[in-house]
Amino acid sequence: MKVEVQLGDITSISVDAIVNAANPGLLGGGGVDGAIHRAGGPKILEECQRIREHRYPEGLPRGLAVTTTAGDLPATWVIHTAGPIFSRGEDRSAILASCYRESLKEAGRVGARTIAFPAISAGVYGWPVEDATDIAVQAVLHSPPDVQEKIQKVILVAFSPEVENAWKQALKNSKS
Ligand code: AR6
Repeated sequence: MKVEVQLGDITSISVDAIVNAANPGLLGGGGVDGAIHRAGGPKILEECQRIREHRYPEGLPRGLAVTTTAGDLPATWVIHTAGPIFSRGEDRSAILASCYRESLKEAGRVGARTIAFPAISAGVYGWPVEDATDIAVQAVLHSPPDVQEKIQKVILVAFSPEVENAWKQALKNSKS
């Protein structure tokens, strides 16, 4: 499993699956979630609505992941995960790590071999970016062997140079 950093908009990346930093409601929002629904068109929302009706009437628990079509996007699938809202009083990093683990598991389950992640929880949800990217890289690099065999490439997407540096530093930290 190769891990790379790429600066840009996740909606224009040609990979099998892109991950959406969604919320438990699964019906869209701001940030990367808004961008994915805008660019991917109504088919994504329709599937999210069905998932809410049939599988998660109370909403997707934070730290879990579900897969839909990617609609009009270059990717084949969108894997939606709901990250934790950052809290200074409570350590929610296990939930953030779980978002990456569960998304990779979903990717393996549907047969995706390449996957792109945004920095989950590091935007609207307020997680300090260096910490969010460190947790993410640890979770990705420590994914179980069966997942590492199935997934060829993980792209860590940065929407700004600040996040790009944080991803690169997190990868360096993981090697020291
Ligand atoms: N491509 C790649 N990364 C992006 C893009 C994009 N098009 N747009 C934003 N980012 P956020 P969260 C980066 O806020 O913190 C939504 O309302 C962004 O710069 O999208 O998990 C949901 O519905 C940041 O680095 O997600 C939820 O309610 C990272 O993606 C809530 O926000 C994550 O920022 C989730 O908040």
